[in-house]
Amino acid sequence: MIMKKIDISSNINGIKLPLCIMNASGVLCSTDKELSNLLHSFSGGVVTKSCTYKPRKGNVLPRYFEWSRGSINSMGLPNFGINFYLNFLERKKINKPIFLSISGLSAKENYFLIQKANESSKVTAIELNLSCPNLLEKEDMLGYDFDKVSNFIENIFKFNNKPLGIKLPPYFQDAHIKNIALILNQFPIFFITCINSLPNGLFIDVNKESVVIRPKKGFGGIGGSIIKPFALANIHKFYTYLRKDISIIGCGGISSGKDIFEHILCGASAVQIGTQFMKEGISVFERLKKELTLFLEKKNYSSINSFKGKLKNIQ
Ligand code: RRO
Repeated sequence: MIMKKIDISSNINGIKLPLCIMNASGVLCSTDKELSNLLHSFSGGVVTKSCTYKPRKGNVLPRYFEWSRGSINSMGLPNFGINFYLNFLERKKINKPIFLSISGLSAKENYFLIQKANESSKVTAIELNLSCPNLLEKEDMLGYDFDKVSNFIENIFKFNNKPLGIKLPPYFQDAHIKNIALILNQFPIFFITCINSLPNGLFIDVNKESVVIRPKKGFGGIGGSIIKPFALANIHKFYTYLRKDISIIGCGGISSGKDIFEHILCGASAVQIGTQFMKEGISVFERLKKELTLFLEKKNYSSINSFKGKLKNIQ
């Protein structure tokens, strides 16, 4: 039997990923060792932990917990500061696209971080995180502030020359997705990543009758397989409302090749793995690559473009 070659590479608006699967920002992408592991892994790209200007310790421990169907975190943006990530990249031989995730605590800080990222030839693209659910210092994330976000992005494109994408929170109303898409469509954005964790979830240990993480009285961002329906819904709605040249990177609830197929069917051009990467470690990328290839082989698809965004309705 002659096996057809199955192409699971991806093209994010000209950014070529050898494989459409990479890590989600935040998971095992903070330290020199973790980032080196990712550079040497099967992942199609490397996303760095969201960074600020100054290093941050983040929230008190325990701040991450996982169970069979999900995870809860309130990390609080622990990171070594942008210079650490830029210096790391400067020292390394880069063999795949690098997405520098930034998450400044103010608009001004974000402008500064974007300017710094523009000065590095090792940064392929910026993933601007407008959706960290766990900050103690400010209440609302920019991704939910429809009034501020337009002006903020307009200012960025006055000076930014790097490919730039935006990491979005989950939305739960059609009108909200339409609103944000209308704003994003006005700018030369390369991609969106959706979704970040579902904010303000609560997981309970019934034996102890207690929450499972210490910060914010146990409230935190929910990830893992239980959030997949929300990720799929956001991806599919954005796929219908966004300009067709803005790619979607799907994130949320992927633990199998079939899950990746579902994200792409909804309109994702590539995917990121968060909770499952945390659970399984670096070998997750090779396993998912194999599973996706096998799944497409059974479906008789030879590339992701042949089914991307083609989710059917019931007539
Ligand atoms: O560090 C965190 O608490 C965190 C971030 Br910045 C984010 O974007 N999403 C998340 O679930 N946790």
